[in-house]
Amino acid sequence: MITRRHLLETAGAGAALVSAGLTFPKIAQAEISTLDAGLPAGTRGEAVMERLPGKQPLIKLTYRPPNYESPVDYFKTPITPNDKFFVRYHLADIPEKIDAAKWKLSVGGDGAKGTAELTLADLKKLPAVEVVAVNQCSGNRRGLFLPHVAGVEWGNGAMGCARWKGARLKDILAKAGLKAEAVEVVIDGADGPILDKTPDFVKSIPVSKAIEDTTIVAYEMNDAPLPHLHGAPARLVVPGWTGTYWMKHLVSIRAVTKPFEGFWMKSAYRIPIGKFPGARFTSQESIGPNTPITEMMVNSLITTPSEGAKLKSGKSTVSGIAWDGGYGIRSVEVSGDGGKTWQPATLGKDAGKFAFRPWSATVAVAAGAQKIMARATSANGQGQTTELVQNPAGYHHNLYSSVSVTGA
Ligand SMILES: Nc1nc2c(c(=O)[nH]1)N[C@H]1C(S)=C(S)[C@@H](COP(=O)(O)O)O[C@H]1N2
Ligand SMILES: [Mo]
Repeated sequence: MITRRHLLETAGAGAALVSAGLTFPKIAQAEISTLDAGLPAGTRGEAVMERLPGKQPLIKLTYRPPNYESPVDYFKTPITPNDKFFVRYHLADIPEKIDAAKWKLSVGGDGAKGTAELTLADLKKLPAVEVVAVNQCSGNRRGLFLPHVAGVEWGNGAMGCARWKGARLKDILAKAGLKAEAVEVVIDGADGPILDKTPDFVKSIPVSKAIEDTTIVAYEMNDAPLPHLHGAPARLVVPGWTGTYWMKHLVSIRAVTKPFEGFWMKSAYRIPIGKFPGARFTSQESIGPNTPITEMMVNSLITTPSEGAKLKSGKSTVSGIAWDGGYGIRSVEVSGDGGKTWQPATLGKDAGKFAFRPWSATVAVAAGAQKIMARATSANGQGQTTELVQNPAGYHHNLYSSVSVTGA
């Protein structure tokens, strides 16, 4: 008899994937657990937890390409440890290993005065910058959209916050010389499609964002060399902007004088104009519909109590994290009665405007079923929403966060 567990182990064996350059070892542990973090009916009643190499168990969405999210428990600390950090890839042909000693980053493009090639040692000679920043997938919480939208059905965990260390993209561009006419910087990574018809994953950012002091090519994550699944030996870190621009396994950086027309810019990762606040990526608006997604929306997540918790009636601690697109968190409010009344939460340590901001409050829990809620406001006055802002790809889900609990 083929049991569910047997199927999982077979799927994790990876033997058939070796030819594609994917050599994940046989997954050491496959367990099925119930996931109930506020997912709407029909989304996912069960979650498969698997360990990728070097990782704690993560919730599997797809194996090939690897898309794994963090369970809510992993956000109880405002820094997400490397072994608990979500993994997201678009293409199945991800590099098995990159020899950091032989790796080179090429810099050029028609928006550059010349070309340059940097080794990892060259990168480390440039002034090092450290930034604590949230990497959140544009489609985080897509699985919570009603009506459902197509795509990887992420719950709450397609995000993480780490301390990134690297060289400024601006200093790297200066090695080739940036022309005044450059409008965008195009970034490519070492992974590629298996089928010819799948477009390669290449992204661009406006020059204005590329030359910000906190936009870096990172080679360290939480004081460790960048782990392979997070883009070794170096990745782009674009604090404030969604994860789609955070190119892993960087191979080339090109300054260009015309908007970059690749599929993942022109056709994908776009949102309706005017429905969301945040920076506009205007050079891209002339070549495709709508506008590219940019900054993350202000958001929060309750990490304690957990969904479905049974609590003693009386006073109960509520805690969690809040973040936004790089303005910083001004305040968080909490409701113990499903949104009827709100009280301010106490903000925890500020690790910078791009980081998860911890918060906590004490609420009164009554007997019976009730909803605990949280809502954050950013330093520029943006708040979370009470109604989903519908968009075709299910981006920017930032409804008030909530957990259902029962008081006894
Ligand atoms: N080379 C490469 N870089 C990539 C991607 C990819 O598919 N390939 N996906 C991007 C997206 S959409 C996200 S959300 C982040 C996820 O980063 P992580 O896997 O380190 O968590 O990587 C980005 N960088
Ligand atoms: Mo993403």
